[in-house]
Amino acid sequence: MATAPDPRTPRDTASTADTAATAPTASTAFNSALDVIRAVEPRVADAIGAEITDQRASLKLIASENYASPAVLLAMGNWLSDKYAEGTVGRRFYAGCRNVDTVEALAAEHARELFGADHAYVQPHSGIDANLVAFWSVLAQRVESPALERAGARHVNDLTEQDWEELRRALGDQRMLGMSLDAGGHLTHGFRPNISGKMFAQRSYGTDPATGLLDYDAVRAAAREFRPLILIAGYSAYPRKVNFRIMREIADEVGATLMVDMAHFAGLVAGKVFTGDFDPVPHANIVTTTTHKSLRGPRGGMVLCDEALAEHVDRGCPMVLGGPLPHVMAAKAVALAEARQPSFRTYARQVVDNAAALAEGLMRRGARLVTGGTDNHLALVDVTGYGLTGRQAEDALLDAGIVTNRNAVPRDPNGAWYTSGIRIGTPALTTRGLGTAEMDEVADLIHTTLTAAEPGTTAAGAPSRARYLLEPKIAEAVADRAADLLSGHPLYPGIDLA
Ligand code: DSN
Repeated sequence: MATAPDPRTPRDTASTADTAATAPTASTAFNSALDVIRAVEPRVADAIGAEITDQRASLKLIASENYASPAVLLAMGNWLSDKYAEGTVGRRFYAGCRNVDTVEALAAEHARELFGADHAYVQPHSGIDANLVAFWSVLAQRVESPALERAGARHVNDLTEQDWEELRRALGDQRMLGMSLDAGGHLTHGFRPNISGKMFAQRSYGTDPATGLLDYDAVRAAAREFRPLILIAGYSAYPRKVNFRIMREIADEVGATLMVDMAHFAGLVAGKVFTGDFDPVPHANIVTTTTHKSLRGPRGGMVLCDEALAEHVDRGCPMVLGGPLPHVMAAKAVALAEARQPSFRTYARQVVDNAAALAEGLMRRGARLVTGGTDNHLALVDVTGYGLTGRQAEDALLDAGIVTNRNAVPRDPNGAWYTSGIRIGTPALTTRGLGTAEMDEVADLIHTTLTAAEPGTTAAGAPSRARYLLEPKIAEAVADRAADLLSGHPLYPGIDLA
């Protein structure tokens, strides 16, 4: 006899295309919520409604964005938001955290199971916050704890003024080695405009000038010379896989802690596309991520780590973070439950296949891609071949209804503001249901727009790195084709706002 499914078991409704069954309920829920908001401040309700209209109408290729499911979105709008819950599950600085404990423990359990991690900390509000928690956890483990031990103290408050001053100086005198920004690294990996660059002495490793690929021998040489406390692997604009087994060997050789920032590719790890040497979790001491990119959850961050770091990571709030956001932790639990379903693996594989098809379609039309392709969810197009800066390309594409973001390429002559590249990614369009055949049309839309766009001049007639010319009729024709493509893949099907 067939048994009825446990209604409390997470269901496999992991993509917006799969939500048709729940769409009438979700439609009612969103409409009711908007009615309640509209009664107080109608302009906010209008902006929320306008956002889904805009997202439905655009070809979203921003590599770090996605579309969360209705269940994830709705999990964020509720009474859990009203609770303070500093501390961790079962050890709070506030009374009455029973239900927050439930959602935080569920999110952490789903994260541990999904990624095979010893420990998960789901409180960080963003990827930057997750990285700060990781940095300070490593400093606590490797600098503060030994200092306490040497002084025979259990707590920093027990140190003498002199010991405390020495510890503060030691905490501020540590080194970090990470990927350079123009090779695809992230600002929070020790760069001066970010707090990480003010906390740590930093050096970066780049990519091979000939191939654009990560050169592990060069990373090893830099690590041997610089002897960092933390070796960071991970990127936000590198279109290839990283071998984390080799990175761990390098870290071990120089006595560094290996930290992996997998914010961009967490969904590919969760979906078992990146396995073995390319799965950071078994190799790194500590892994950070956002939850809203390829992982397709709510906006937020998360830290995974080995047992040795767990006690330090759990002090993230109040060490670094403000009070946890229980409603967002609830949404993280829902998203992670979705990512444990079989359909998420299909999704993750499709993201990578789509990126490969998009890259192939662009290269076949003559575009130059950094590293000559991709094996993850993103590609980096060097738009100097079209005679444009990244800024001009980004704006021209937006005119044609294609949303991308400009990004530096290795050794970029145009710097980080104007740049020479655009970064494109497939997580969002894949959630929307587009496949490899449609990626060829997307490639053609991008190539047609960039071919037609021309660099402009300043008011004084000098070459401009921002201004550009694009015939409106070409932009309109591309936008019409993009709309045709998207009309076959409705976003949040069945959700109709009144
Ligand atoms: N903003 C994220 C991205 O677009 O990659 C990283 O911080």
